[in-house]
Amino acid sequence: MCNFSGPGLVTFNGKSGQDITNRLKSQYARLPVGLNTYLEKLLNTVDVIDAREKAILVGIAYPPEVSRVQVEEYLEELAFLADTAGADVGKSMIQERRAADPGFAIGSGKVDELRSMVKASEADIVIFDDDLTPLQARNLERELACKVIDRTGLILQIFALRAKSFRAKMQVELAQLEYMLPRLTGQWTHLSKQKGGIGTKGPGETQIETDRRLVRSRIALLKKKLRDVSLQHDTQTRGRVSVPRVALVGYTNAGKSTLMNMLCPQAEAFAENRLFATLDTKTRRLELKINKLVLLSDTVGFIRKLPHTLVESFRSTLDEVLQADFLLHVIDLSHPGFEEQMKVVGDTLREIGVRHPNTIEVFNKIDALEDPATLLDLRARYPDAVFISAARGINLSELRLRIAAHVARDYTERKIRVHVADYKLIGYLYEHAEVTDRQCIDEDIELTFQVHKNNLKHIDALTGHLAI
Ligand SMILES: Nc1nc2c(ncn2[C@@H]2O[C@H](COP(=O)(O)OP(=O)(O)OP(=O)(O)O)[C@@H](O)[C@H]2O)c(=O)[nH]1
Ligand SMILES: [Mg+2]
Repeated sequence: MCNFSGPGLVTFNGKSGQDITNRLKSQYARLPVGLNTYLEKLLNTVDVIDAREKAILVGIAYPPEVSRVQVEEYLEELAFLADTAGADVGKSMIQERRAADPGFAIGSGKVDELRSMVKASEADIVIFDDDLTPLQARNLERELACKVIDRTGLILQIFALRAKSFRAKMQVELAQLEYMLPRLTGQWTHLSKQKGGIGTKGPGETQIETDRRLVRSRIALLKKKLRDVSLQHDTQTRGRVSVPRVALVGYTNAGKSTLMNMLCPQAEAFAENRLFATLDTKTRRLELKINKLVLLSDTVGFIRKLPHTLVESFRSTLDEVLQADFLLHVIDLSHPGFEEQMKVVGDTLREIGVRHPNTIEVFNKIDALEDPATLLDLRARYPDAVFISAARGINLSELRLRIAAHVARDYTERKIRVHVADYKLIGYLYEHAEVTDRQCIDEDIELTFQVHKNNLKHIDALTGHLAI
């Protein structure tokens, strides 16, 4: 949630943002205890990875569209995700196929091979890079006698581990419940299921129906509460329209939070070599020069196949991106798949409704490049991009200049002649515009100033009759 608090803080229906948060928190706490505990239990059975469980990874290549080499790269990312979730990644397996097997995703020979691998390495969990249907997951769990989880389930779990704020926790729970709902067909309702419980009898239809009803009503409640939180967020941010907004976007682990901390040292954004270190938007003032400041927001990172349920439930957090005047797209150029990552970011932006992003591409981690020729080549290929190292503070002044130049595009110059006694208006202009020249003529003052496009209408209404 945004931490900006300043003179723009306004109230809604006579209540401050904090009042609304407290009310929501107490409402949330007032849910029937039994229902809370039951749903918590239900959520915890969504194949949670326990501390340092041994995992085997499985990827499927569909040549020529998806090559084995590509899948090897995907499995590297999956290993990073699994490690972030707390698993110890051991072996991995890739099968090349023409289409996924409807019953098991992979072929029966590979299922046998996987079963031997699980036994030999005493693995606790098998993680598929591709999404599994509930039927495939159930069949595989039965055949392999261990937990089976897919990429979406894994990402949801990481989000659940990472969520700190009230809002992020609700957003993640909503995504988890929506993911779980279609899977409440036996596999996901096995609350008493033990590890490797082959042939465990599933609950009866009545139990499944009860679960579905509970989950649906909880989903409705969470959606309503998230709408309330968005409203509260809007009341907090409504006073900020006069300041240009910039949002940091990019693939997870690209270095967005590190850059935020370097540009706005007071930000104290959490940055770590882990996927999805950031789940909450954080907004800070970035002073470019006197009277010209922007609000910089750090946002949740994107990833290949970001579960749709997550995109949906994080929509209000991602509003910061939609409302930004322009975006800083941070790219980790030391990653071998950075160009595919750039494409994923572009696709995800489109998915959340950003159509023609006004973007500065910021290639980060130049310090991690071993061959200087690579940098020269990249500069030639991306002539409009800025190349920096956020961690080492390299080229940040160039980036600041580029941000300032981008912001300047949104300013318009105005000149007025105002009576010296109208100190209220003069003071207002000094506060809300950038005064670049001031000349005293008799009892009047001639002021030249720059106005941001967000303020232009209002300032023109105030000063239009004084224009010269
Ligand atoms: N070598 C190098 N590492 C960097 C640089 N900038 C960031 N990192 C490292 O990259 C990792 C990820 O940094 P974060 O700032 O957390 O990345 P993020 O984009 O905010 O990631 P999410 O919040 O997970 O989306 C951390 O280990 C940083 O120290 C850089 O310029 N050079
Ligand atoms: Mg971050």
